[in-house]
Amino acid sequence: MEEQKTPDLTPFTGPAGGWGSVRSLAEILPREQLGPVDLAQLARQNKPGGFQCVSCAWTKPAEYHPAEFCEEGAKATAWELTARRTTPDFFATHTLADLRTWSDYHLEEHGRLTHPLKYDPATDKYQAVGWGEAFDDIATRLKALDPKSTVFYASGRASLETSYMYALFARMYGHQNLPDSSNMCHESTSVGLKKVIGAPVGTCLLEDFDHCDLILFFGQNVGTNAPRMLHTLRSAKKRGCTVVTFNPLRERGLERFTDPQNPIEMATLGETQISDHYHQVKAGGDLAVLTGLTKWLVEADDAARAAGKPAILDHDFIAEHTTGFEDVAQHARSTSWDEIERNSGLTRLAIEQTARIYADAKATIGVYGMGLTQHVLGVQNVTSYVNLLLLKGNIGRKGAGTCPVRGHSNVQGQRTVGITEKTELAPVDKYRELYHFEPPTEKGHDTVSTCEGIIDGSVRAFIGLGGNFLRAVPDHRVIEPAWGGLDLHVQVATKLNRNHLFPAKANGATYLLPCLGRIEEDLDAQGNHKAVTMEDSLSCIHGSVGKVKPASPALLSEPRIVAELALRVVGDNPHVPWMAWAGDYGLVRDAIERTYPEEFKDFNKRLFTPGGFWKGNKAREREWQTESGKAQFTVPTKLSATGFDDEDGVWRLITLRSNDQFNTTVYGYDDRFRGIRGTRDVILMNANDIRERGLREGDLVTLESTVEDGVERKVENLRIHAYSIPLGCIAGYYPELNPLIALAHHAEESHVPAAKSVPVRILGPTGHAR
Ligand SMILES: Nc1nc2c(c(=O)[nH]1)N[C@H]1C(S)=C(S)[C@@H](COP(=O)(O)OP(=O)(O)OC[C@H]3O[C@@H](n4cnc5c(=O)[nH]c(N)nc54)[C@H](O)[C@@H]3O)O[C@H]1N2
Ligand SMILES: Nc1nc2c(c(=O)[nH]1)N[C@H]1C(S)=C(S)[C@@H](COP(=O)(O)OP(=O)(O)OC[C@H]3O[C@@H](n4cnc5c(=O)[nH]c(N)nc54)[C@H](O)[C@@H]3O)O[C@H]1N2
Ligand SMILES: [Mo]
Repeated sequence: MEEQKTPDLTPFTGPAGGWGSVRSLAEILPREQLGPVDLAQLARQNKPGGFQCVSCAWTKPAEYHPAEFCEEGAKATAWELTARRTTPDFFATHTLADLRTWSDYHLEEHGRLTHPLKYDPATDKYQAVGWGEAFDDIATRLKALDPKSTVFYASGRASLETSYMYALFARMYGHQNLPDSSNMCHESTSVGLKKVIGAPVGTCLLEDFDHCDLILFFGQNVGTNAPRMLHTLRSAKKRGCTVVTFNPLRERGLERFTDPQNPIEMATLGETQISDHYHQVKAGGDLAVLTGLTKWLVEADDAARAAGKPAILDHDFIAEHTTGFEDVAQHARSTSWDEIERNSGLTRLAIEQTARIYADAKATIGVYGMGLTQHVLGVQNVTSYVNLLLLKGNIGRKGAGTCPVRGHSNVQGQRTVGITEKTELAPVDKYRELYHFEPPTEKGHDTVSTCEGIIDGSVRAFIGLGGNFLRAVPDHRVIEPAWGGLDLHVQVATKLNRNHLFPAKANGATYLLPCLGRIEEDLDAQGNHKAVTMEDSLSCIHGSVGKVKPASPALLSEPRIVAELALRVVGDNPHVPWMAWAGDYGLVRDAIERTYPEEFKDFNKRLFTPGGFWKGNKAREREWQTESGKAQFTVPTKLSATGFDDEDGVWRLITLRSNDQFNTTVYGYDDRFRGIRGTRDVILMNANDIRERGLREGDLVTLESTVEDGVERKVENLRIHAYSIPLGCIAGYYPELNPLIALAHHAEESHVPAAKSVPVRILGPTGHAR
């Protein structure tokens, strides 16, 4: 599907799911030219013994639907199984300079990579290379470099087995520069939750959604980014559970849903209303909302107790399990409603209404996503959300808890098995005990410091295990040119993307290594299908078996690629038999079990437990592995999470995903729920703001960063689209708008780029700032 000449911006009136979802699939599936065998794969998706969807990380239930996939999952499967191929012949006719003019959509749409490739600077083209030659050369170059000057990135999709091997390889080689897509995503969760409840992940299980009577939803767009969760929400709603949403944009998936798998709903155009109350908070205004909720609850509790009435807060829980309550209560009491209203963009009435609902609820789940984590004060968003839950003992209790909705299908799992730049999260003692080497303990590079290192030249080599790092990070115009200073650039990938088009320096080396996708068969020496595993958003671990013929006979599995490199760089030893591991992933699972005996007990036996096996979480049992040994209330330092001051003409830009993309993978140019067809170059803006600033719907404008550091950050030709969004906030698509985000604009502590409030100016058609 080409970008349309005349984009269509007509509001969408249907529900999430429903016939719109069936129609969208009917457009996309034939384009990938899938045969009946490939389509039959959809029936195996997310079931025990089948394969785990390569799209989002939402949990897979033990009692599954006949078709346990959603529109987005089906698109992701089709995208991987496509009949199209990007072969060495293709590269023989295209220079990288030429390919850099292609869109993200066209690069990936061309199809699966089929052969290992090496870049030839003389012709500016990739050429086929043998696997052995590629591994030997990469290993020789790595051995010549200081390990600390190299970075091993991972994008959140590779299995637990691959990830464990990759992290071990990095540390045996001598570094823990192991940034992960998590650094751009839920790192604010991992840092925030670890600090205040002692566990870096959410505390809920699927069964909690059967027992809660309130679900709060902050900054997560479930209809597009975790659609299978709509089934969970629909069941909760049918039971009478209340859902209250805080989101600047009106998101269709949070409003209403028609279950495409329910024939009656489909035939009668029936639908489930998801949110009972929908509050359009200003981008970055959640700290004010959370402080406001706390204020009402604390003051109502003060008053109730003074009048001899039952308390509103759970004082027994607070006394036994927490510290810091009085400071948070005092902060809330002394914050004025004026400040809260100004910073949240919501009325006192709206916040009080939610506080009352929360006060009356017996068990509350706090769901959230990128709307909280991708802010300068993203960690405080997370810890303030926990404050609210702690007030009523809503952690470690049936039907209650914190529920961050993760992104990539194994992003949480990669962190679990050692892909982390932080020593305190790495199994350092186990590495010593099991493998007899001294692991590095100096903090490694995260995403932001990797970019800084590439810019200042201290990072000399980049290995990417999946992903599209250069496109996912901020500040493209600064980092793209700096990339050419690397000595070594290696990418393990399934499809061509823009990051692959930026080679290392001329006397360095650049390799593109194609790997098997998760849905493809990976056979052992006896011809049996091998299984790999992933961890979902609710900490459940599932086996996954691919059964489709690989896109090309030349592809290698990810564990094999990691093993071949590790073998050549750090060598084999009796404790770490790389090639034996690559031949039998059961051995890697044994190694994972030895490293994490509690979480992965009987790993190989529990591989195909329906619904996955839960790896456990002490916070769920109210055992707090924090500094104080208690759950920690934390006073927020500000009421706005944006990290910049309001000023006339400075807009808060939200960068987010459409319904037709998976991160930098663009499936098409439509965003059905937001009424956008045929373009991604849009800015969503409040109709009153459009009018007041002398603009008109459909006008083409330029956005410009307000950061003054000598770098020009501009994106031109963006079409104005009137949308239900708060005054002063605008929204548009990632990754097209990433050139507007300064690298320094990232979260305190977690370093997640602050993609949900980017300070920008709007230059109208005449070039004047609005
Ligand atoms: N189909 C599909 N599925 C995906 C992905 C995909 O690209 N496509 N990506 C995967 C990945 S890696 C991730 S991390 C997840 C991301 O899933 P989400 O967490 O849903 O991420 P976004 O789409 O970036 O936007 C989140 C929501 O936050 C809202 N928001 C923005 N600013 C604020 C704010 O200040 N406060 C509040 N309360 N809300 C705000 C936005 O309006 C939007 O609805 O999805 C995963 N699943
Ligand atoms: N402005 C802005 N920037 C953002 C965000 C935002 O909301 N706003 N979101 C951030 C978030 S949450 C994330 S997670 C990052 C995402 O950043 P990344 O994870 O780096 O990017 P993806 O787009 O998911 O990577 C897509 C590529 O992965 C490769 N791939 C696909 N499947 C496989 C596989 O099985 N194996 C291997 N080896 N490769 C595979 C393909 O070649 C494909 O081109 O972006 C971040 N950047
Ligand atoms: Mo993500």
